[in-house]
Amino acid sequence: MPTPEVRNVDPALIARAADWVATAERVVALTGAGVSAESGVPTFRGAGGFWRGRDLMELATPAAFARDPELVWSFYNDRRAKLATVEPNPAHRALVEIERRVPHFTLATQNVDRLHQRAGSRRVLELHGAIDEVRCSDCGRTSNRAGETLPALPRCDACGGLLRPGVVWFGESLPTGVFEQAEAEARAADVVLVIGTSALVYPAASLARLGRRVVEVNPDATPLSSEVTLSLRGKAGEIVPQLVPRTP
Ligand code: BJW
Ligand code: ZN
Repeated sequence: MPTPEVRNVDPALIARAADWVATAERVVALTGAGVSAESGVPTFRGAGGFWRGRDLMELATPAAFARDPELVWSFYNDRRAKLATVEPNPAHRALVEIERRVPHFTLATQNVDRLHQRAGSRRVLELHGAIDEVRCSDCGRTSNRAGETLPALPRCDACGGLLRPGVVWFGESLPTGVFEQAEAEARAADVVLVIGTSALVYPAASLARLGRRVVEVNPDATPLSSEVTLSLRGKAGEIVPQLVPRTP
């Protein structure tokens, strides 16, 4: 077992991780809400994890939607409006650069905000769907409603059924094949970068235990911190740009 290195951001540790990325054939990045925190997007757990006094985790559930779809849509419509005002940050942009420089790179994100794609990332696996997408609760038809202001209770054009956000709630399956693809990539990876996730939500968190070397980037300790090859305690926007290989 490798010895985990848990301490503050020592430049020598960052350099070591950067060297692993620079010499890797295959890299996977698993990202979570923390990668978008410096763009101004709230994380799910911790101090920012509330909307109008409600715990975000109680709103992002099928039970909450069944009980009060208007409340849940109001939560998602607020987040959609907020996302229209934010921009990708240096961590998102650094991941685009890593993708350009590593022979085989895959980004598996738990985020629904599409900030990776807006930054320019190309090979993105969305484990928990996307807030731009909607799906009919009755006929299952999906559509992209990016940038639109939706009504309080949006309805399906085809059948009049209630639309729901195209995201994955607790107890729901991940989009067909997406997790399996991420798992195969992580298994084959020389380096798995785990950035800005509390690593509490499965099956996404299981990806962080695959790969030859695992490097965590997070200002706080997580259940993973004592297991990974290297735990870099710092903000994604500060650390990830330092992991970009310098070669063209
Ligand atoms: C920074 C930073 C900075 C701050 N820089 N970092 C065991 C095995 C498998 C499954 C389970 C299991 N036990 C239970 C389950 C089921 C469940 C689960 O995992 N529960 C656990 C809570 C115990 N999983 C599921 O239900 C999943 N589906 C599933 O398993 O299907 C099979 C199945 C079907 C039927 C029955 C049973 C099983 C689905 C999970 C869906 C998660 N959905 C959400 C909402 C998405 C929609 C939306 O956005 O509204 O996804 S929940 C929420 O958590 C969201 C996130 O993607 C996800 C992960 O959160 P994330 O990204 O880690 O955010 P935070 O806030 O937790 O952490 C942020 C981190 O950033 C912190 O660590 C900070 O320190 C850090 N940070 N600033 C870097 N500047
Ligand atoms: Zn429909």
